[in-house]
Amino acid sequence: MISEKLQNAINDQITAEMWSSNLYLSMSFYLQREGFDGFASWMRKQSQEELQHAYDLADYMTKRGGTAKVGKIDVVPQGWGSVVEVFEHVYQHECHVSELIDSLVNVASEAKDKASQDFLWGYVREQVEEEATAQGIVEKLRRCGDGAGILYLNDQLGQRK
Ligand code: OFO
Repeated sequence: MISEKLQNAINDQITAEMWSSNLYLSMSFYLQREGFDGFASWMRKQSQEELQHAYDLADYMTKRGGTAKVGKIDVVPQGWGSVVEVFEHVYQHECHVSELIDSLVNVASEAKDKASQDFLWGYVREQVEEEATAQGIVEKLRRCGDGAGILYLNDQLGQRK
């Protein structure tokens, strides 16, 4: 059984993952409007992945006898100034999510809940990938500037499965 405090913290994280999913969906719509179908498709997959993170947290909690809840999801930004600005925002947001996950691990270790710590380490590892991926895209976009390279990158990211 998961402690009440940890249940509340996991439920907050479920809400945060759903907010992330909406943020990336909003970015996908923006990229689509700007004519970058590849980036838009990549971002839509990112949005789906965040929703999956929320489902996985909820399933874990249910399995441990806790109560998963859907909280209030705040509104997300609707527009950005450029493609590079979008991906800089993704990178900053993922760094923020990493901090949230770290705090969640702290709550699990204060509760001496080994199973939850083990489960949450998966998220800690995932965040290393998420930050590196976003940072890598930002660097490539900065190198492209406004040249034709951005169209190539758009095509490349559009191939994400
Ligand atoms: Fe992009 O991260 Fe969820 O956890």
